[in-house]
Amino acid sequence: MTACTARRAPAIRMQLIATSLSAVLAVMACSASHAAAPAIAKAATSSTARTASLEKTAVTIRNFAFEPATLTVAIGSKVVWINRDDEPHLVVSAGGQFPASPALDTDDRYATVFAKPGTYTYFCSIHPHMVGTIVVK
Ligand SMILES: [Cu+2]
Repeated sequence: MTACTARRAPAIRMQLIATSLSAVLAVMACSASHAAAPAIAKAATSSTARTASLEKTAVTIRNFAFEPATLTVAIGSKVVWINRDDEPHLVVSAGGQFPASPALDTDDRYATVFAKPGTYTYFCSIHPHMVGTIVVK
């Protein structure tokens, strides 16, 4: 991962913290594979407000519907869909704005990171009446 390697430089790390949450999250992701960045993970989790907002990034698929139908998340959030139905479902971006999930069986999960602000509508390609929206800001 060349991007991760580049962010290991201390000067760049500090700049990333100051610039955006998405950058911090990227560094946190890197820290999982590069044990050399523990300070970054500690800095990011020191904000309880941030931690709380990041926890509300799950969409449950139940009774042929996405819950919540509209989910608002911070830039850089990872959204996780969990299928609690007995039927398979997919998560497909209406405008191809993020990668489509594979077919999700019962209790399967799919996650993607939203790095840019915007409104992302999606649907289930098996049951097109199932629609949802992710608002990133
Ligand atoms: Cu479906």
